[in-house]
Amino acid sequence: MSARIVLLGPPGAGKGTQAARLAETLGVEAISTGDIFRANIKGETELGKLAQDYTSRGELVPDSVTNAMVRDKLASKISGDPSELGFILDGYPRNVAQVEELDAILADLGVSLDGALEITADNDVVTERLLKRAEIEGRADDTEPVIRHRLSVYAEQTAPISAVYSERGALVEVDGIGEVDEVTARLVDALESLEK
Ligand code: B4P
Repeated sequence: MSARIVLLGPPGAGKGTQAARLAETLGVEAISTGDIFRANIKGETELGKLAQDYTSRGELVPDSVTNAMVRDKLASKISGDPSELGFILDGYPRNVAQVEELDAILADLGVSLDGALEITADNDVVTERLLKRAEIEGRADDTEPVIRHRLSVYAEQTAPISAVYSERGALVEVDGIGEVDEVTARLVDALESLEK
C-alpha cells in the first residue's frame, strides 16, 4: 500500500514547496501539473506552446489536455501491483470536472485516493509570496495583474472542489501561514487524520 494524496490550495499557498517535502517523507513522487507545463514551455514542445498561451494569462489549460497528461503520467507509473502506486498530486484536480476525471482514472487503474489536504492562506499573504518569487524566478504568471486573475480563477473554479472532497469525508484543511517547516509538520499530522 502506498500514499495517494491530492494537495489543494490557492496559488502561492505552498503546494509546490510542501509537495516536494511530503513526497520525500512518504517515499512517493510529487506530480505537479504546473511543473510539467513549465518543463514543456522551456523545451518548446507542442504541449508547451499550447500551455504557454493559458499559463501566462493565469487561465487554466483546457481539461482535455490536462486530463490526458495526468492519465498518461499515472498509468506510466504502474509496473506491477497497482496498490503500490503512490503519488502526491500538486495542482490537479483544479476544477470539478478534473475531480471526476481523476476518479475515473484511478478507478481504471484499480486504486483509490487516500484523500485531499488543503493548504489555506489568505489573498494578501499569497500575493506577497508570489511577488517575492517574481523577483527571484521571474515567472511569467507572477506579475500583479496575472496573480489577481489566478486568484479569481481559483475562487471560481478550484475552491468549489474542497466541498466535493469534504462531503466524502476525505478533506483535511491545514493552515499554510507560518514557517515552511511548521506547515510541513501540520501536513504530516493531517496525513494521520486522513488515514483514520
Ligand atoms: P502551478 O504551478 O500549480 O502554480 P501555483 O498554483 O501558483 O502554485 P505553486 O505551486 O507554484 O506555488 P507555491 O504555492 O508552492 O500552476 C501554474 C499554472 O499552470 C496555472 O495558473 C495554470 O495555468 C496551469 N495549471 C496547472 N495545473 C493545472 C490544471 N490541473 N488544470 C489546468 N491548468 C493547470 O509557492 C509559492 C511561493 O511561496 C514560492 O516562492 C514559495 O517559496 C513560497 N512559500 C511557500 N511556502 C511558504 C511559507 N510557508 N512562507 C513563505 N513563503 C512560502
